Amino acid sequence: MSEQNKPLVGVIMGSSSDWDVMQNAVAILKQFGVPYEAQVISAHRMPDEMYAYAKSARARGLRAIIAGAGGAAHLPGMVAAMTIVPVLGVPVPSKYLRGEDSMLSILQMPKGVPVATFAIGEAGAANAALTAVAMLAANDDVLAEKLEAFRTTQTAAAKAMVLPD
Ligand code: RP5
Repeated sequence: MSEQNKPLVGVIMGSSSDWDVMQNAVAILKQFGVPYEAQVISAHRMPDEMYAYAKSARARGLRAIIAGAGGAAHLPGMVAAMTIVPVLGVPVPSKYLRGEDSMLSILQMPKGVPVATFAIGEAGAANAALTAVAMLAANDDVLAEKLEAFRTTQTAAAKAMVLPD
């Protein structure tokens, strides 16, 4: 893999059932041309792999990790515990508590090991990716221009909105 294509953002999720939500993060990274990797890493079903992923993340060049999980969503917090790469947590909707369990599990990190926590579901996944883009844009003028253009387009679309009579 060339330096240019080395993943800068890791997208991980506890199950393939999280993909419906987490694909919204990947779509944004693709749109901005940010090199990424995406895979299933389950905290409770693949603890050894989770450990290896978190421990190697920084040396492999990752600058942000977007971690989505549902239920007792310990994946983002456990990964954050093992790396200084910023972790952006996405609460995935759960069957019985609609993702409020996921949100609180990810959000309520004790002081000292932060997980930046986003909205439950698709908006959270997309916004986590937009935040990763903004973080990378701090040192990348081309990416910064793309982000400005994204916002300009979004504003124009909102201004053009019309309501029914
Ligand atoms: C979590 O359990 C996953 O992140 C997923 O949201 C949830 C359910 O997983 P599956 O039973 O669908 O594999 O670990």
